[in-house]
Amino acid sequence: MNLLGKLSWSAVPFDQPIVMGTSGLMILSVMLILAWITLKGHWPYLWREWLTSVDHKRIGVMYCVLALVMLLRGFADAILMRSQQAVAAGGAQGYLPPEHFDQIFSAHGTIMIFFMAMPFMIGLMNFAVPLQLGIRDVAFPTLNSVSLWLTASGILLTNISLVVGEFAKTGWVAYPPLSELQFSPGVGVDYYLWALQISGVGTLMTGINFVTTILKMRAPGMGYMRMPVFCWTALATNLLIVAAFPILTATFAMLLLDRYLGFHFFTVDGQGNQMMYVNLFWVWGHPEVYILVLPAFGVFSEVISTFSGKPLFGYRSMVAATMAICVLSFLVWLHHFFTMGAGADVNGFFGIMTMIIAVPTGVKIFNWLFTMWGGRIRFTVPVLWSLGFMVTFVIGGMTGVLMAVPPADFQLHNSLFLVAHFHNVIIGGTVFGAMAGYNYWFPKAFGFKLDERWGKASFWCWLTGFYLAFMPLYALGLMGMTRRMQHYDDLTWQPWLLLAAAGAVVILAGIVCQIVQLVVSIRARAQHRDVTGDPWNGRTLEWSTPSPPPAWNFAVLPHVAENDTYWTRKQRARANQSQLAQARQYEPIEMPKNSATGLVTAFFAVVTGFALIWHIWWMAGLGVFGAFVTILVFAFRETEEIEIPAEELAQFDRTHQAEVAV
Ligand code: HEM
Ligand SMILES: [Cu+2]
Repeated sequence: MNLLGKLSWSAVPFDQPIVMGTSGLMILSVMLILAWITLKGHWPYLWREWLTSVDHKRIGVMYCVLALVMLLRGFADAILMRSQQAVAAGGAQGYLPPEHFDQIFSAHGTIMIFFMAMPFMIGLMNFAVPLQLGIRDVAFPTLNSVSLWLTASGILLTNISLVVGEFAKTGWVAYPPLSELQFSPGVGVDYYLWALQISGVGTLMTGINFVTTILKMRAPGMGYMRMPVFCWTALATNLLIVAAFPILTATFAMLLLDRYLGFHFFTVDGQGNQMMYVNLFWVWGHPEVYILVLPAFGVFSEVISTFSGKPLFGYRSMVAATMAICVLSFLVWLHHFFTMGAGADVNGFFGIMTMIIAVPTGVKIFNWLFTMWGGRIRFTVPVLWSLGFMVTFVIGGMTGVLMAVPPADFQLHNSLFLVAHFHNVIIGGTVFGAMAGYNYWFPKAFGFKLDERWGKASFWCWLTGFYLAFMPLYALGLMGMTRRMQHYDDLTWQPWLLLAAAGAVVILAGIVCQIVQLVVSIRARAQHRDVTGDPWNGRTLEWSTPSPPPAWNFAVLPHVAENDTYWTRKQRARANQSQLAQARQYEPIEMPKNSATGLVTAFFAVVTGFALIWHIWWMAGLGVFGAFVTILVFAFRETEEIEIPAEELAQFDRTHQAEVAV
């Protein structure tokens, strides 16, 4: 028996300079960062305050950091594809061989969806939802940390595939029969499947955690109709996660059984049915796009009402539209494969249902417009992203409705028109929303604002870069260029692809501006400092805490008697706020203890995943055993909580008030 399963030195692609170069660079930068942390002696602090933290705010920040790093990785893939297609015209083959190009678009799609967009949205929810609800943490803080680290496990496995072995060449959807063992005998699909199975469990637990939190743990007096809209969109998102992710996990489990144990769920022989996979994938997949975009809608709602200085127009219709989208998103999945041949009636039904979803989305757009109408708008960076979103997302939405017409889709299916459409909504919606939220809540998380000038420069580069990079793809799609082409013969396509590549470079400039913005802001943090905790004149409860908020968020839980609680309270009691606080009765509170459970479980998850990918059975057994013992140790822990004495709370509040008063 071979102790290392399928693993051997030939798994490392020594003969491929591009792969070895990037891997080398990646390993080197990780080593440099680790060395820097060690030299500076930051490990104890990192371990205590971050890695083992179960504080929702810290967990939220770590999710966003992961997402930002993965944005760089996913974007690097995009640049590779854009430059390859810019040159590989006519007889030219470009510089990326087909088997490498295929891995790149698969990794790009997988990373951007699962490891950039989702962690970003989940990070923002983690950070803001408990604060907005006026509570001290989520329902299950340690579970929350496990979720985070399982996401990190998936990310790690995906990135290991760059150095050891290969990634899937099947596209980010991994349709059979291509993804079956017969046609993808390598480990690429296994990396894809195990990375997503592991992180998917984490995501499901996040869903359960947040649904419980929002349904059961709001501040006293905060009825459902007094929740900020971001909390509503978070509720809808997490309901979608709870309903949809088990479907994905089950689907992948069946494909794994096919690949590992010779089952025939989706094979071409043995009466398997590959279309079953495609159906199941999109029963998860369409709700997934709303999992990605609903939190962004929530961010835009908060940003637009805050910076217009007005309550959100049509709060109730916003809530209704959100919940309508939540339900409708389960009734449209078949629009992803009208060409399957289900017949005119079935296609017609799904086409019409798809168009109906545009209605609640339209309601939202009008609500945002009416919120701005007559408001005194402050054009800050978050507002720019929101405005860019409204224009861009509407265009993307309309090309979506276009493809919802089945006969039109027969023409446009799998063309670059589709690629343009989904980038149009996903960048215009989710990425712009992430950037708006990042700029909006950054001062809350760290106590100082991000630089406005670099923020604006970044926005304008992203916006123009986006249009340059993706509008040509609509044209190319109509000209007949299909997606995922490593090279092509039709020379009339090349000018458009060159334009698209130029657009990607402009987006790159936007990303560089963002990095500069962060560095400049950290350096000048003394000038950008915000002591009030309320830099934007906010309306919701997170702005009533100091920045960064203490571990317990609220020493005394706020009582909520209206919408836009903090705003109303500010208007009523600006002057005697501090008196109110002076008169507060402090009581000791219990906070959950830090725990290494998440990190250790995730470590064993990586070991197990890696072992399963390479068929190293003994190691997989050890990994599962390790994870099991970790959970046992956690289950039998002696102390769960630490008590924070009333005096410490009072002291903290007094210091904050003194700071604000200066
Ligand atoms: C930031 C700029 C981006 C650029 C320049 C870019 C570029 C590309 C390109 C060139 C492709 C391959 C198109 C083809 O099939 O020929 C692609 C595919 C894809 N992109 Fe992006 N992309 C970007 C951002 C994103 C983001 C933010 C997401 C998701 C959150 C995303 C998700 C995807 C997906 C799912 C695919 C399909 C992969 C497949 O075919 O399996 N992209 N992108
Ligand atoms: Cu869909």
